[in-house]
Amino acid sequence: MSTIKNDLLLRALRGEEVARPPVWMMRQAGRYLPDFMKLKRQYSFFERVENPELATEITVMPVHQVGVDAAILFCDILVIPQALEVEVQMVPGKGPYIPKPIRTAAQVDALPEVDVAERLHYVYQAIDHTKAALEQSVPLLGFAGSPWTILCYMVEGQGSKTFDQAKAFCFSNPEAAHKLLQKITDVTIAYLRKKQEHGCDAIQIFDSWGGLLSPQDYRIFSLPYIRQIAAALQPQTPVIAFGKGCWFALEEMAQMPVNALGVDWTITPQMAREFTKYNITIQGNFDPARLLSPIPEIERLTRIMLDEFGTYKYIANLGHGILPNVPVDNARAFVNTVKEYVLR
Ligand code: 1CP
Repeated sequence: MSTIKNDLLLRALRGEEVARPPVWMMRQAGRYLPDFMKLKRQYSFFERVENPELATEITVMPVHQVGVDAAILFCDILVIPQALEVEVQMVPGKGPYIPKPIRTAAQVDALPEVDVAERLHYVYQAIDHTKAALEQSVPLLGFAGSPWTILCYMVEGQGSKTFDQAKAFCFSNPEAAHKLLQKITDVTIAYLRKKQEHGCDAIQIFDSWGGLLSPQDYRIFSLPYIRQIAAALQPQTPVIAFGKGCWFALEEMAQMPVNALGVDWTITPQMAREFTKYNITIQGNFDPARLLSPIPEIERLTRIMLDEFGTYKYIANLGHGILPNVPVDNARAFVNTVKEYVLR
């Protein structure tokens, strides 16, 4: 049993009754907090990620300043390509850039066998530091990108609205694509197992670009790999699978060995419950842009969301990452509305 003082998130993941739903916000550890902005001006992205003291400071910030019920380790999904010796740059104001993207079967075959724990040692140091700093107050979430989402960046070489080069690679060269997806899956499993060992209390898998696939292609290029990762982590650590735009796959995702499914704001709570047969914990789904509404409106809409999801098998969250221009008081209004919620 967990010795975490505020274990609402872990209880919701186990499907237990809770006094009120837990609340955290995707991408809460960066972006909008003024103290984070200060560190961002001082240190480059990878300096922040690779320095355990800085990563810890950023990770605990939203717990102390906004009062969320869980911490998520400050890091990025793109450390996995880096571990595979694929160079990733973070261009300020633009996002990730991969100078030599993977475009051929030969490049897939040339990816090295790596000891991920050794390559990404700083992540584990950051976990140890953060666990100590949190003093068992709230659970610490670890995370990874889904293999499909990681492939998107490795092949496209940068962010994209359509990731059409990544899709072209998969559809014209499926054998190489599956080799790459399996390689990413294997490395991700090793990476996350080590996170388990270092005490991450739950793991979220971000399938940020799953919604770009058709339902048929989702079944081929994304779902089986998320399933492998989830199965490898069970039963020790609860797993949340978040598929942005993946409402069409919810029914099948609910069959995976995961404890919760994250949903975005383009689906109603009732649809999410029906698609998953009222059987699994759902996390979401406040439109991040709605945090730019006036505070009374944020409070009203948050209460509607809670009324519709109910307090059982539910984790309050945004439907995607918090936006950088959200005033801290607005984020607090969202969190506090959940914390003060009583079933009417
Ligand atoms: O210098 C900076 O601060 C750059 C901005 C930034 C930050 C704060 C990037 C670049 N990554 C991060 C941290 C990060 N990334 C976290 C840690 C903690 C937190 O913010 O709470 C997490 C969980 C991620 C995950 C991540 N990175 C995802 C999945 C979640 C999502 O938003 O869909 C994705 C797709 C990325 C790639 C990435 N890294 C950074 C950016 C700007 C992007 C997105 C680029 C794009 O839109 O394609």
